[in-house]
Amino acid sequence: MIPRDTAEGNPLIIAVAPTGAETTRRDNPALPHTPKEIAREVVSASEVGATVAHLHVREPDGTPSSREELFAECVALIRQECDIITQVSTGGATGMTIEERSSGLLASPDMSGIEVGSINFFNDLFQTLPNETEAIARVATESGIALEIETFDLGQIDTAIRLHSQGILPEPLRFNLVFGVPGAVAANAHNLFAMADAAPSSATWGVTAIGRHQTRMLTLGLLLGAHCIRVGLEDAVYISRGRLASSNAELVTNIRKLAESLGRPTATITEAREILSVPRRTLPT
Ligand code: KMH
Ligand code: ZN
Repeated sequence: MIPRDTAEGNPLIIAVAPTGAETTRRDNPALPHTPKEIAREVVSASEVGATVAHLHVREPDGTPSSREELFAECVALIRQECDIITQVSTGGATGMTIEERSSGLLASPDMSGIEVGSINFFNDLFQTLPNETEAIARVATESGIALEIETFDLGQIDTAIRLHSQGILPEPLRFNLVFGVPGAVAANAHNLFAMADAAPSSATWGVTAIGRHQTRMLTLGLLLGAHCIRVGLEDAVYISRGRLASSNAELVTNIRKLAESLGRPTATITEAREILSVPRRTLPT
């Protein structure tokens, strides 16, 4: 829900999405492929203020992957270097089965994304049926993995609230509002306001926007009280009009400066864990 104040002074969580599944090195040569490259990008991003890492994995040639070993290596390498909140995607890539999309849950991450509906995603169908959401929620919850609900349309917020009332999605609800995917909700102020306002007041919410809309949508979100904003080569490959980002860390630094100039200090990892209710995991040795 949009607060009545401006959220001035409230710590802002910056999430980084270093690689995703759609962008390629033809779009930006800095895109990481291997777990080592992804971990290096995440650690550098964490050094300049990122406190959540949204993770996809790829084969060494850049093909989007669902291999469990790649997720495990990626999460382990990141954990060796920093305490950033690791969040695996269960959205994967269009065309993956729900089993493939669930493989990151086996890497013992702090968090996972979860989808609550289906949309057209560019020219493909990005499908998640209710029983698939339920299966991912069950596995994540049983494994102590916190969920972030990825919403691509207003109706998906209502769906999440319904799934919560049915006991399928646990407390607390954490929303990522994603704007600008062709086939889903457009990136504009009206839609941001409507989606943020539809989230229950007890929920946290963050903003992700694809491509050239990113900086403006994130700025609107942080001024309206978003708990979190997301940048990274998964979502946008340019740092400014016509200039490619040299790294994920550069994207984090850029939005951090902007956010701080607008009165939103960057959350520390401890603050981010508190805001999102994601405690450090104690893993079996
Ligand atoms: N790659 C998209 C089809 C997520 O990570 O939850 C799905 C996606 C969303 O990136
Ligand atoms: Zn993703």
